[in-house]
Amino acid sequence: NDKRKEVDLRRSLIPTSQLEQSVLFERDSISLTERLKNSDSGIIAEHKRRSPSKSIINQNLNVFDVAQGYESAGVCGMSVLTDGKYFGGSMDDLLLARASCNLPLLRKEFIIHTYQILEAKAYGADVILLIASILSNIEIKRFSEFAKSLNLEVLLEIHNEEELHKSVMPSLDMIGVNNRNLKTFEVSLETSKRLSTLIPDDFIKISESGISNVSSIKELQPYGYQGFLIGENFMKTDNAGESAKSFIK
Ligand code: IGP
Repeated sequence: NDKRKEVDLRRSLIPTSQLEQSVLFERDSISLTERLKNSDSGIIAEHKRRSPSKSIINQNLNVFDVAQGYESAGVCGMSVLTDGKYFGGSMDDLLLARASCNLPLLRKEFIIHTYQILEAKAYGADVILLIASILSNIEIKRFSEFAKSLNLEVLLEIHNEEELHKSVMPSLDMIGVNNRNLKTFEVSLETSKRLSTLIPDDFIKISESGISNVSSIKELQPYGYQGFLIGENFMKTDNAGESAKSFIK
């Protein structure tokens, strides 16, 4: 509901027609799925200042350095939290990440309106996140098809069987299993293992959250996971890029 109010205010401030005039609207998007298919490590590294589960993770790193660090570490893509209320992120973080690296960028946001998808495009994202637990099947269809029309890739996030079954549709590119329960904040890699066999092979599988070492990645790869979304583990250090590097060969 707060997010609705926020989106309404954003829409009044910067109308759709103005977003469409962003030079970034013309830019060719960079495919995250292609990078993941051609990578051994499959790391998607996140910029995350704080979270509801851990409160402050790191307030000192700036998004320029983090983006450049992740890029030189050789990650496949970068996730940028734009939610302000819970994660201390902003649209500026996305724009600054775009200005400082050529990685595929994921807008990490609670998307509830097509305006946020246009905004993602205008601020330089290549991929959007759709969270099954907060959306209906109709919304997932509408939002994913709209994203595809803008040449954005779509990562759908699930946490259980029911969310998967209501969401599977051809307009998705990647399905991410969140190991963290967003209600209890409990984390278990078993969630990724359990759901892996149920995800159709047409989608790139991503395991999200709570990945703190390379052995977790090795453990999940046999289940068909090609992408690993890691935030806190990199961001809690003084040098997020170096931390990411230590995960790649
Ligand atoms: C990263 P972690 O445990 O490595 O910091 O997790 C990412 O998966 C997590 O930030 C996340 C998230 C989300 C944040 C997954 N799904 C949805 C906000 C909204």
